[in-house]
Amino acid sequence: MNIYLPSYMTDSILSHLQFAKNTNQALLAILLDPDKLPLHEIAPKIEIINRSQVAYIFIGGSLLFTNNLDAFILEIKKHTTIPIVLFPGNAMQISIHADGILFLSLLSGRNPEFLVGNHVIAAPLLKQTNLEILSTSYLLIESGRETTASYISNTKPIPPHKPEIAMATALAGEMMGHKLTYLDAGSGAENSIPVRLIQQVDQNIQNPIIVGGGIRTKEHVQAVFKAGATLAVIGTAFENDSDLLTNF
Ligand code: 1GP
Repeated sequence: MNIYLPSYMTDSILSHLQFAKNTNQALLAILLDPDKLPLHEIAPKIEIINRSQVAYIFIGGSLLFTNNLDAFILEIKKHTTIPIVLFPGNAMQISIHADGILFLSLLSGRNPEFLVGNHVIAAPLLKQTNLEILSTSYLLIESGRETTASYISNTKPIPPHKPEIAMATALAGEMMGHKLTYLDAGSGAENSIPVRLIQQVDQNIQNPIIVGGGIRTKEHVQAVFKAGATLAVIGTAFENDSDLLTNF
């Protein structure tokens, strides 16, 4: 697999993602959940990530039980220079030690707290940091069993057999000024995002597309890129099997 690993990391995260999109490069992110990875297990995991083609480390979860986000990120930074991007479940999940934050607006839902409420709470705090703010349309796609993201946000995901709804939603987000579009089946999804849905979104928007939820194999990652994604996110599969990345 030809996953693009930038030789530079001096540009902004957004310009790097846009460059990758414009030059048809495929990028991989690993999602680490502070609840699932104890601090003392970080070093060996990061060593594997360093040896692989991972461009970004995402940090977050829909519901965090551990209150150690800063310590978690600082420990990761001891072992790698790969940029760290917060993938927050709510306004409480902010750390000045990350490099950027997905400023997610949950457009697939109609819950004002996740469309704008958490953002109002977070904005003044973010203004005081050096985090790169990545305004992102966040679309949950229904994937079998109800996911934590859908339950906690109290929103209904988009039906996977309705790519036109995903397309219209992504288009609206782009028109509202979001710079990235994240299609997420939810962590540990039974069924991942259908290729046809990714294609339909990609054919109608310019934003780099991030796809995650239930991605478990190299073949799957390739299919996601072929459909038009710029960045694939793997969380659960790497948690369960670190060797997964050696196949990439
Ligand atoms: C979920 O996109 C992420 O928000 C990753 O999902 O844990 O299923 O890989 P997985």
